[in-house]
Amino acid sequence: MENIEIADRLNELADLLEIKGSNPFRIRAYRNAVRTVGGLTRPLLHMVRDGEDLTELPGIGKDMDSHIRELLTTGELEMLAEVTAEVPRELAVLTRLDGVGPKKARKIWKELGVTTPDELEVAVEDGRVEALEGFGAKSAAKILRSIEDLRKQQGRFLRLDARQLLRGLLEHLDEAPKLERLEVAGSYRRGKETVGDIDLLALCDGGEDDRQALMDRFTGYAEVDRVEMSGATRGSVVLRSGLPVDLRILGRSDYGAALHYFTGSKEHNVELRKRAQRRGLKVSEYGVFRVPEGTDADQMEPGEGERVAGETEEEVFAAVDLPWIPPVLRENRGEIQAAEEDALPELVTVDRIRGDLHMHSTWSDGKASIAEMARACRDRGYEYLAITDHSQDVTVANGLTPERVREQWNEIERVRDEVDGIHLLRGCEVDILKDGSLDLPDDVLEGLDIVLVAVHSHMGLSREAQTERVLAAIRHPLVDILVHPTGRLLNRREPYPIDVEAILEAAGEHGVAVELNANPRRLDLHDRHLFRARELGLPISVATDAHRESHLDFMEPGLEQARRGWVGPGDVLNCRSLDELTDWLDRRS
Ligand code: DGT
Ligand code: CA
Ligand code: CA
Repeated sequence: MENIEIADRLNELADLLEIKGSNPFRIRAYRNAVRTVGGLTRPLLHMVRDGEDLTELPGIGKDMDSHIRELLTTGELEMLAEVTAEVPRELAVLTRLDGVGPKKARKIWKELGVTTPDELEVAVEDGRVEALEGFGAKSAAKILRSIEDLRKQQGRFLRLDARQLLRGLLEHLDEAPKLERLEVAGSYRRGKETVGDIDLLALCDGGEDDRQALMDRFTGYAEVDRVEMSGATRGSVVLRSGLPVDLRILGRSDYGAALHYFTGSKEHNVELRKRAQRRGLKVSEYGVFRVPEGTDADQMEPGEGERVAGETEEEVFAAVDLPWIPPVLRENRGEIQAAEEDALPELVTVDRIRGDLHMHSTWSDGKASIAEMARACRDRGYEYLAITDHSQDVTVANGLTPERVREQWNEIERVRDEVDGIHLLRGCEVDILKDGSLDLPDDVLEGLDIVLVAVHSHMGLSREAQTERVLAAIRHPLVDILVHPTGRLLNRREPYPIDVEAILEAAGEHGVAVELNANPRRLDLHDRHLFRARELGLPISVATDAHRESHLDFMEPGLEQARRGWVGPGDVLNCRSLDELTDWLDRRS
């Protein structure tokens, strides 16, 4: 069992205990354990195998230790079985809906007898939910939207989760004899933020027996829940987490062609195939073949015709007179033409990042002090960081009043003296209020080095009203960056309705930058919109929105998304030096 599954199971238990109304301290103990397990960089399975003492980890006491061991050895949790005898297990799914926490889930269950999203939908439509105390029409509407969102996401995995779930399988397969290469293709290789399934390609240069041994190893992996198919060169399984994984075993001569084909995207493949056709070639998963005179390419059998390429991807591209195209660009957004014109974009990499412009501290809902965040940024080699706690309207996050903003400046001043080698910017993540005005007065904003603005409330406004609201903030002359512009939470909340094109154009007109929020659960903006932002020449801030030091590592998943939007170092605001950034911040004076 992988760490993420252990964390999921413990989290589910915490949800159910909370719905049941258990002791808050006990619930908190589970949540702390979830956080610790989720943040571990090594598999718990290995730690236990190596005899490490788990109780030395923060948040892991004797009970959690024994839960973890039980999950690792049996795959089950006795305690979860006990709790689900009292509280229906499906209720934990309801807590994933926007606007339904454990307390509301309990109420829905106790008073309406509802336990599933389908039943809840009916109850909302009947008006029974809004009649409940503490709900109301708005919150019922929000629940309905969230149920729809949940349905849309079904079956897709966050890249971040897939990555963890795959790690053990890849290690397991790596030990197979005669395995020369093993790569993940598909949407995963293209860096997509969610993946439907995993497409593995193996180069096995042995005989039939070696291929069979590799396939057996694949289907025999301990985390396999069921084997959907298992042939000589192709196998398909579903892991216990629900993640489907395909394996294809290839030989040397067609490995590159298969890697290209199964990396996709489908749309990219179609374009490349057309290009090949114009050159009298046929590209398939088996290679690139010359189409004999007078033959219809579509009628050719696999492998028919003279093979001109197939061992490597470079060769496949070269056969159609193109340089190799990075997988993140293979979405048929003009990459083939750009490659032909030798105009593929330079893509941003983490070594070009000079600072992080969005993070929280203990002054609002962050878990680390300003000094701790500053040191952590310095350790990452940054030149600067911006402390951007929430403003007052976000009461759940202990947002700052004008007075507290000013007090915070004193502390920032102290930390500037205390922590050398990095520059701290005074920032704030200022809430955009319902009418488009900002949550702090101009005289406070004027004292800030950098002003971030964001929507955190009233996400159910009409598209027109939401767009107007954000446009008003963009027109404000003290605003620097619009952060997490669409509010999406992957697998949890769809973007709120908003005219992104109008927002980006206005940002360009008013000299406002847009953020790509690098939190792997947000990745907001979407790659399509990043592409557009770049086209419009907007500065893009790739920022982690860190709420603790370890979150600063979100920069890498953020940059993967940026690259999918063709974003290069020249487009990224925080690739600029401190001097250049300061000039930009002074752009209106
Ligand atoms: P996913 O799994 O939904 O996140 O997305 P992909 O892109 O990984 O799609 P998947 O797993 O269905 O197929 C992997 C790749 O195989 C896909 O990106 C392109 C290639 N492929 C699959 N089916 C077709 C097809 O019908 N035509 C072409 N040209 N390529 C295909
Ligand atoms: Ca796939
Ligand atoms: Ca697939």
